[in-house]
Amino acid sequence: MSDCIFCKIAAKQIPAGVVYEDENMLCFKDINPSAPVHLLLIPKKHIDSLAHLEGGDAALVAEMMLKVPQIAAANGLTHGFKTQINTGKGGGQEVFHLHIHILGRPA
Ligand code: DGP
Repeated sequence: MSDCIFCKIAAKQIPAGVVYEDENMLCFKDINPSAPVHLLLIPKKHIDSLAHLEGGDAALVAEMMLKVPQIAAANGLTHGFKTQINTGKGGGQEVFHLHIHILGRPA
């Protein structure tokens, strides 16, 4: 999606504090952190929101969820963390590219 800010970050057209990247996903620091560690994990593939996932995305989503605790630990959140997925305008979603917030305070 050409006008999607997170697609532009995934394509390296806009800089971001990337903390993890592989073939299918990217994790970077939230520009407006609401915790000492506040990361956003996105699929590189554009998906509008959690409500727009299709059956074929199951493996991707599972891969992302498995990666969350690894990324959290690698960023100092070894004693726990919060995750949040805002979905739709009513759910507080502002950027319409699926993302998982990973939040916490390093141990
Ligand atoms: P949400 O409300 O769940 O859609 O949260 C979107 C988050 O994305 C919000 O916490 C701020 C963050 N954000 C928005 N634009 C940018 C950006 O250009 N760079 C980075 N790193 N984060 C952004």
